[in-house]
Amino acid sequence: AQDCQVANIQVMQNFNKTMYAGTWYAVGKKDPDGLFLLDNIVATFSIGEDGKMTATAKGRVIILDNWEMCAEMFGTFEETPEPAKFKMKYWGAASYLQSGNDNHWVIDTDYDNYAIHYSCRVVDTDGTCLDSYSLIFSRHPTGLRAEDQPTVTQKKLELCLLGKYRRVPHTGEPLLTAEVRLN
Ligand code: AZE
Repeated sequence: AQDCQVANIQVMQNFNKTMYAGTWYAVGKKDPDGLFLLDNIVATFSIGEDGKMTATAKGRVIILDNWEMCAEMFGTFEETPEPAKFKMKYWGAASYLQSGNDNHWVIDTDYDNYAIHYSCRVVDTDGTCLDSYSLIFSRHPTGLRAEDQPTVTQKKLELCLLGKYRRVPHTGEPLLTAEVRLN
């Protein structure tokens, strides 16, 4: 029973950012409108001495129609009254990468194997999401464990995004920040 209202989306209860810290491999993604990370998406979350969460993310992008490169991105997180709902300010290591301010919600995680992230950028007048992106994270670059798949499918359904995800390949090719290639 999902009404697709952004305000009714259930997030991770008693979210523990310390347990969430570390490296996550995106194994599935639902893209927002416009540019987004293509593949080889790896995010690392850290908790600073001030208790604040920060993250770095790497992924392949194609900008200006034909420039393929590894985007190195940074994010800082502002907490809200709900522990699993953050505001993320993000920017790229290079100025021509994207920057912005997104919601960053942790929908579900077991901390050790899988996590489901969701971000709605634009809420429609009827309360549903007009422009969202979502990442399915795994602690293992090889993908999700079979036992976590039903949970992830159920959450995709609750986000009203079932069938809208694509697999995120991890080709293992070295992703060097300085590596820029013209197609
Ligand atoms: C996220 C993981 C936590 C840190 C950050 C993330 C988001 C990154 C983007 C990047 C977009 C880059 C583009 C470049 C041309 C959620 C993956 C920063 C939204 C489009």
